[in-house]
Amino acid sequence: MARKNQTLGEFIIENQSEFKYSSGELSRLINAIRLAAKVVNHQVNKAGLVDILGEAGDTNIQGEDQQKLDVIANEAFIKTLKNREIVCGIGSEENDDFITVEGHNDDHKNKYVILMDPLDGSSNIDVNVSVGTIFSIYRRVTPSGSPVTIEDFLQPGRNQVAAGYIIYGTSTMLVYTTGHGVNGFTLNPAIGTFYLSHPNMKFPEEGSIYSVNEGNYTHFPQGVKNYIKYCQEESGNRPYTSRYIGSLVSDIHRNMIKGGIYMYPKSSLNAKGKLRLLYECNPMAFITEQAGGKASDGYTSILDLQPKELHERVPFFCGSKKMVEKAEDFMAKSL
Ligand code: AHM
Ligand code: MG
Repeated sequence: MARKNQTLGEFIIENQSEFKYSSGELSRLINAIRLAAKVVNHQVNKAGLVDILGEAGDTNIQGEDQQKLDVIANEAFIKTLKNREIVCGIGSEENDDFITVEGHNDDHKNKYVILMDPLDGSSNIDVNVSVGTIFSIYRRVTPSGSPVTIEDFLQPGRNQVAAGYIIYGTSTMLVYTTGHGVNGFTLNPAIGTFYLSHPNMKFPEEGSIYSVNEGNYTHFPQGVKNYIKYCQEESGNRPYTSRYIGSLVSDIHRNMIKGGIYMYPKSSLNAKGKLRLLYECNPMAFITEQAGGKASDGYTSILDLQPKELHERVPFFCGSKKMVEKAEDFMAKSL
């Protein structure tokens, strides 16, 4: 049972038996993510103070190579996961190809692969706006004992065993699911401990916030344009409020608490939208469904899509169930 103010460490131990395959490996994996999150949080917080905001590859005043925070975050997560030898493979939005982790005695016996966007919304870093880490965990599908293959990563989102995000915002939160609801933990930075602050998070079924980059309006499909017009009409609880941070984790986090829809449709500028199926949409869709919301590409549930490549992009509609259904109605009508 989730108890408010429980630490994340206590929560993981107490809920371990809920995991489908309870060998402790998934718990250790979540623990490793918790640790890497604290490392990245520390770096994000001091970003304004130290000389790490330049372009990766630049040289700072001390003659050291500068790294952008997204590169630092990527390395922090990879290093933490590799050192603990608890996954057999890592896919990252920052890397062209997946990384194979040999495991203890190079036996390739670890069960899980992880896919992640180590620091999403990186264009927000330089202007002190919230950013996030997104992660998605699957059991490998190829036989244990041999190196992972691309098939282990290209699984439909329905197969996820856990997913979550870390939001580096006014406070730092880790929100995750193992398929038994969604729980949010807030970091007490003074002692470096995450506490359960948001037990059993739920999207309100209906909401009044829509989040989309309206600058792209003229390039959107007709169904999306019609839905945006519907959001702006004067009727019932409409017009809705428009809120768009341009940082996926923050936009979804707010909408989950307040009720709303996030959209990144395809457009004449981006034929498949912008967001990545494996690193962004699938984990957010799993969390959203576990919180009673809905996520789709406008027609089909995100979690039912069969990925074809690691860095594949898809249109994304995600949020309060009734709002996403309404957007889908508009899409279907203008086929
Ligand atoms: P990134 O992975 O390069 O950071 O891009 C993903 C981000 C999301 O966080 C955000 O919702 C979206 O891109 C914003 O895109 P745009 O500026 O086109 O509206
Ligand atoms: Mg991203």
